[in-house]
Amino acid sequence: MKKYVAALCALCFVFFLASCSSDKDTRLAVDKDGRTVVERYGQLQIIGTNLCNEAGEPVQLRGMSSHGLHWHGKYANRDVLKWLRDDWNTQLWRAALYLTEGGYITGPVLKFKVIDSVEAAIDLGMYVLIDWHVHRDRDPNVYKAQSLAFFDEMAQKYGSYPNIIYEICNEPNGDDVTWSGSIKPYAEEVIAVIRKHDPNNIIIVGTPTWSQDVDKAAEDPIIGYDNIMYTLHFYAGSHGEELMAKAERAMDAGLALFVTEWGTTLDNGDQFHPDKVMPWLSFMRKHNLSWANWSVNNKGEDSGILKYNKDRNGKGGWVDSDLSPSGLFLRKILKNEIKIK
Ligand code: DCB
Repeated sequence: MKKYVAALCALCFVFFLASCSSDKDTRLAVDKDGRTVVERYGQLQIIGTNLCNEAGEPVQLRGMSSHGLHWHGKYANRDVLKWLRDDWNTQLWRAALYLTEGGYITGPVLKFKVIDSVEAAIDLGMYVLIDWHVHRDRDPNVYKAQSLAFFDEMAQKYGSYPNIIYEICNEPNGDDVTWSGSIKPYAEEVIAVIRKHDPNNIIIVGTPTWSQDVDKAAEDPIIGYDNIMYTLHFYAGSHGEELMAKAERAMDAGLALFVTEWGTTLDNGDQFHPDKVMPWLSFMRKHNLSWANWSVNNKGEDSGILKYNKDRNGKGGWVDSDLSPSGLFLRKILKNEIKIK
């Protein structure tokens, strides 16, 4: 009898420990002892298909994406990042550097919006995605020369900081922009340049069809480098189980995925669909997929977290009436106030 009681106690203790190894704590921007996520997790690494901390434990990072830095770069500053860290519990910031539509190619000073983001993130102990936002330009090879020069400079300047994550092509798209024909060869060149200066920070590679065809990358992965991940994007109003199944097949085949952008809306940025978001949040939790939500803007689109014209100067300090329905929802998710099954 005593034996059984002892065994039962031991079992309870194990469950107690398991519950303390705290689902919650692993997603805190700053823990109760004031330690930032970067202080706790340190140098990230890929083990198998998992993003792991320096100690080798799988982690899930969660945070917000900027909108295009050329339109809404006013939020890429220390005040807003600190607000997102402390009031929203975000561990991650994504700096979205568009190339076209008035972006970096015609406005090279936008590089300083990335630099502001990176320096704020380093100061605040947050991770930061440097997003080369291939979008209307479709094929990453169109501005490959600029990309090589940009990432060469970024890796040289910041490669020694564990905060940095390189996202080298947001959303390649178009039937002619194939994984093996266009994206992989581009990625291999950019990765080689980054790795000259930065041996270990994570590099994330976009996939065909707006970063949905992760299965194509799984058939022909990049070899010869460590700490490479692949981009999975979804807009919950437009993409559901089919895309989840595709992502699972890619993970089964050995790919490490990062959801560097997702929206609570249709893929055009409109119509908030919280009911369709919940299964995706469960999916990402189940597979420990890290994510950044699109996006911090006040242009009045449903996927933006601010209402139209709120926080016009990019200061943070938002109250509930500044936030859109998507913003109110996201804040609760990040603060662990909505239970994800
Ligand atoms: C992605 C882009 C992102 C875009 C969002 C929402 O594109 F990476 O830049 O953001 O999804 O559409 C939107 C902004 C608008 C802005 C517009 C122009 O929210 O405010 O005016 O960019 O740059 C996707 C993603 C998926 C799919 C299509 C697009 N899809 N797309 O599955 O068909 O065509 O933009």
